[in-house]
Amino acid sequence: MQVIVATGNTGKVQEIGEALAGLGWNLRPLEGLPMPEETGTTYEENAALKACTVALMTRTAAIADDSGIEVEALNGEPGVYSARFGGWDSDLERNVYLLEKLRGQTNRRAKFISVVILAHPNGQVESYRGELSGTLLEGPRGTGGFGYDPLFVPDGETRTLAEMSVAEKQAISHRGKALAALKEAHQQVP
Ligand code: ITT
Repeated sequence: MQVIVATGNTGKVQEIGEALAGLGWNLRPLEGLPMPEETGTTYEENAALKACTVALMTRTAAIADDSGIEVEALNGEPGVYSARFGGWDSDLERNVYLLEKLRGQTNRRAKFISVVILAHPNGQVESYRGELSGTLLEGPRGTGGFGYDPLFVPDGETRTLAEMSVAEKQAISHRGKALAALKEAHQQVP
């Protein structure tokens, strides 16, 4: 099956590619196709918007992820607005902004959410969700991953997500869990 990976985020492209390797799908990049504006208020709405728009435009199956980080001390912010937190454009600026907002805060609990949607050209839609809880550090550690990874230590771990390999992150992460469920649903029984 040919599937377009409907994301402009290179970190997601890598994680989706690694997670779905072995399914025998032909994963294709967006190749300049415009992505719709994310007007939804839930991860499900935005992931569906991205996957369905690309599937309709191309008449090809499309996979999209909508995700975010929910910070307890910020009443769940930035959530679905994580990519635009504080109006900042870069991961680095958003991380600095988040650290500023949490300065002096002892409750550093947060969780990542990912919703992965596979949209088929016939209109059928499959949805998978994953979560990862942990704590936010007071400064960044590590150079891997993307987004808020350098600030986030998953429960039961000592390293941040940015100090792990893609495979290590994938084994425990919100997106890894959603993608594993998708993979399981499509695995051929020999
Ligand atoms: P696409 O919409 O093109 O897929 P995006 O980065 O804009 O890319 P989202 O709208 O879903 O994607 O925004 C999710 C943001 O949440 C992302 O930009 C990161 O800042 C953050 N985020 C999501 N998953 C993350 C992860 O695994 N590690 C670190 N940060 C993550």
